[in-house]
Amino acid sequence: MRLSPAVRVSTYFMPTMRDDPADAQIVSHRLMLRSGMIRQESAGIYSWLPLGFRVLKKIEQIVREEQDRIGAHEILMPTIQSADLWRKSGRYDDYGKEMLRITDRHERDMLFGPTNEEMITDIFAEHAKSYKNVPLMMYHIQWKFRDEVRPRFGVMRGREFLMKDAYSFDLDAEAGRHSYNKQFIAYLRTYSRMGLQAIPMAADTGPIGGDMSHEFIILADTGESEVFCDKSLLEHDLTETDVNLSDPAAVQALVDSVTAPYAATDEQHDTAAFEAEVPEDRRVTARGIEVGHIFFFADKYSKPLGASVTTSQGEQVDVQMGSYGVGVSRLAGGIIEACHDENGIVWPEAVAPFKVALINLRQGDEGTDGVCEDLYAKFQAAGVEVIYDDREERAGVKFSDMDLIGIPWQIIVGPKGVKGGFVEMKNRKTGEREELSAEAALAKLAA
Ligand code: 5CA
Repeated sequence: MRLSPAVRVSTYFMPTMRDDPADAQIVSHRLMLRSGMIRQESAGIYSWLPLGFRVLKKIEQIVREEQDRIGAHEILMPTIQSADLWRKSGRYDDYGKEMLRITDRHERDMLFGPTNEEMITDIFAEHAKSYKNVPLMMYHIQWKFRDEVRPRFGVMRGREFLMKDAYSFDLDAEAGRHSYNKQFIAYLRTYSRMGLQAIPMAADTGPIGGDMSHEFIILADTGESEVFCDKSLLEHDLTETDVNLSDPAAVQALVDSVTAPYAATDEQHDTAAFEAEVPEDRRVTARGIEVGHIFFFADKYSKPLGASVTTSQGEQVDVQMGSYGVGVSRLAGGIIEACHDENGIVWPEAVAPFKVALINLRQGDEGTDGVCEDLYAKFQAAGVEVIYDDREERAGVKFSDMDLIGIPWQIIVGPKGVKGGFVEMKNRKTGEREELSAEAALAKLAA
């Protein structure tokens, strides 16, 4: 999806707030509201305003590219599902109050999907009949609804939230394991591209089911889960994921190397094993945010929903399945928890709403306006996403707004620089400033 490459703040909808909103308890929620990224519509349900929307789309695109890279195919299933499918799997009753149930005008039971195992299995069952149809992975990026008892922390625990959910179909458990491992590698790559160190941890399977599962956790004091791991995982370079994806042994070896050190969420934690395996000074007990969760559940859904294929020997077998979730909207908050300072958000470049903030310190001055307009056009021509603060506001307001919304690079144009032939370039993360010619700034940022 193509996002608008350049905007002027004077005509943009960016309702920033100077003060902290009273009801936001954690920093990401406060900063998302203050920077005008989101607006709460009702408990756990949000609108995504222009800045927030851009971030959401960037996160989504990284997730998409990494799914495509491992050969998963994108589809789109509806948000509203029929209760009948869920009766077949037995989850209609099991799901309880978290499921939002709806009756249509013909008195048919419908529901707002909290996840899609049943529907995708039904799609597969109707069309795939032979071993030639597997292995297969499909995914979609769609809004889910879970009527959480305690929606809180903004988009981190919403009721309506955006999820990427992928599903794998294989002939036997060994092939299923390979699909699971490929997703595992895609997850490592996905989070590291967003500037996050997400640690895979052994986890409970809850209402999804199955007996193999990992949660991907980023550490943050405000995280909802208590986690335990070997310190080496915090030092481990999780970006080293270069492996031949069609070599199951090599993929397994890479997954093994990441899962060998102790790492577990509280439901799976085993104090004795933790103490036996990890020396005292290497034991990390922390809080974390679950940004993804993957499951392997064999024939839990394929059996009741009739998703079977014929083997090359003519035998009928239920397919082996796994499902793989990424909390796309939760990540917007999770990344802020990991990337902020006292002045606001510090976006990693890969998910920043814009790469460059162009700040005109004297709007209406012929000199500064000229340099800014010229740079604004040239950034666009070079394909660099730019937000141009062309408001008639005090410099202080512009500085604090651009710091707050966290654009990685600021180009500051004032009358002094125009006279001397330079602009100022500021790195939002390090605070480093440099004076250079407008051409040099353009060359650096277009690189
Ligand atoms: N069907 C499986 C995987 S496709 C599934 O639903 N897994 S899940 O329940 O673990 O959800 C996947 C991810 O969605 C979680 O790791 C989390 O990052 C995100 N998520 C779950 N519930 C919420 C919520 N209430 N608000 C925001 N994100 C959520």
